[in-house]
Amino acid sequence: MKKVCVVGLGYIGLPTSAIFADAGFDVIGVDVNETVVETINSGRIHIEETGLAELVNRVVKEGKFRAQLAPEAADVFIIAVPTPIHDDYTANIDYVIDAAKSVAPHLRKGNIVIVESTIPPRTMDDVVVPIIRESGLDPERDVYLAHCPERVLPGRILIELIENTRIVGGVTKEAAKRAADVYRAIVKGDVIETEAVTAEMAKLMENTFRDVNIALANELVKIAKRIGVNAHEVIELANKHPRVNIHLPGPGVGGHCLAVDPYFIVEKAKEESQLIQTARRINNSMPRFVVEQIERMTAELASPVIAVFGLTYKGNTDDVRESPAIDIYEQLRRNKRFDVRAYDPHVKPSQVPFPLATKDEALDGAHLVVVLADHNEFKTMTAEELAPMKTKVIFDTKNCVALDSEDVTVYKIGHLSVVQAIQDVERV
Ligand code: SAJ
Repeated sequence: MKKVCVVGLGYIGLPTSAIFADAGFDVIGVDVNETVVETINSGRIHIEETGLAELVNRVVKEGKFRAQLAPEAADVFIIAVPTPIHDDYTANIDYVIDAAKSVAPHLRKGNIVIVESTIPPRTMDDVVVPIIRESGLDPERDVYLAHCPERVLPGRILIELIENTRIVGGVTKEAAKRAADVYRAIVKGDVIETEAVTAEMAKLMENTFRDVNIALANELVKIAKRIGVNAHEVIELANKHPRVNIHLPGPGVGGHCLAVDPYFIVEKAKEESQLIQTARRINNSMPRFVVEQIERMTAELASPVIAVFGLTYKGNTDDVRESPAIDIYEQLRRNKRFDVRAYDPHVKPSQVPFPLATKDEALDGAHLVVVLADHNEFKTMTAEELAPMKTKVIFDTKNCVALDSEDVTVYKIGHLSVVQAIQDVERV
């Protein structure tokens, strides 16, 4: 039985550990956070992900998976730590460097070391290889180094980890083959072998493709407002063409991937990445654009009361990283005219640096609900639920609210040319 040591027990490392454990591997999970280690060893989890709590609980109870603070000897090491971004938009690969250094002393000949973290092109060759060389082993002969980017969608991680095609970029051909064989034990999709730099770049281009395409949809929202057309309908109809797939507009692009990864390319090829940089600018402009629309809708109210619904970067998760909703909430709070309340059924108070309201507290006397995340709870919102509001108006920035009632006005982000300023009413 092979032993796998996974460094980093977050959104990727934890489900990956659990799946390897479930497939019969002996898995050690490593995290620098003591609370995370304790939580996992007691059979619980610290993140929200469909099906993960049950799986982790089972493999921990069965003794196939345990967490600890430092790595130990294993056959395979998988590094799945975050790669955040510095203030100057260059990649912060410190956690990857620390993780590689922490496994280096435990390496033996024949070991496989895989980096799953998203990294700028050439990081395997230029950064990870020298770290392993310093440990005294030959990184091209004694051990097998590979980059195998994770490509799973939060909310579907356990399914996609098994079903998606994996790209395995080896520092050598043999490394690609050996690392690919590790994934073949758990993956039903194809496992494709390539060079490390190609795998690094392919991963970044996947997320960049999506970011650029969303920027196009967001630009269309602004054009539609000017021209007087419904962008959602335009997208729906254009996408009937067999080779067109315009993405969905929204309040901006969040999360730790799409809003970050394109900069890893820009960092290495600034002159050449003009379209990528423009797309980032357009997506980053959306929170301000949303706030401007709210100002327009509430221009005739003396003291607008605004209920912000949804703080996560996307629906049905608890993840608030890089969330445009948080940015929008904070921009609204800075405007002294507004009384702003935040409500999110998936977010705990400890996750955000401001108070959270319950649904009824948020709606009490509100003039406007701004939907910023497509949680299921919001898709199925009813007119009765909105009873505590003063004026029943919704600004749906995710085009997800199905509510169709004479008592409620729903403005969609794709159809802003129809917006009329909200008129105050006496409360009865
Ligand atoms: N978004 C839009 N319009 C869309 C799609 C998404 O505005 O049409 C927004 C979302 O609301 C969110 C952001 O983009 O704020 C990102 O959401 P997402 O669902 O597109 O992706 P992530 O960040 O959760 O996961 C992405 C995925 N990449 C691709 O689909 C190419 C996932 O497969 C990757 O594994 C993940 O990045 C990652 O870790 O890199």
